[in-house]
Amino acid sequence: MRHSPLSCTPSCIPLIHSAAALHTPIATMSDLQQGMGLVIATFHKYAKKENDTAAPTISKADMKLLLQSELGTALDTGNDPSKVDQIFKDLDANADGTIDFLEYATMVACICMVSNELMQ
Ligand SMILES: [Ca+2]
Repeated sequence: MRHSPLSCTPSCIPLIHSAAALHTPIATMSDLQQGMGLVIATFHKYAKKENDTAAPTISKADMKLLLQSELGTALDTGNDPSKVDQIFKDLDANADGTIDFLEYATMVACICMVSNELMQ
């Protein structure tokens, strides 16, 4: 069982026609495709692999850097280390000390949901 409420349901998988669709030139992508590509690229900008077979994850130090560099104006941490620590603890759903893609995607989805509410 996954450790997050987010999952890729079988009904959404056919929407991705092929792996080639993920490598579409950015100029021909829709706004949503470009946004998803940026979300994925941002994860990999900060993620590292423990070894060749491990999935990339973001360390606590790199997650702090991501939060400050990529979301500094959106998150009101006020450079308070305890707030960043609490965010990391909340994101690390499986408590392994790193942020995997699912945990990162959950954060992005939650921020989108809150932003949507604020924009109403
Ligand atoms: Ca984790």
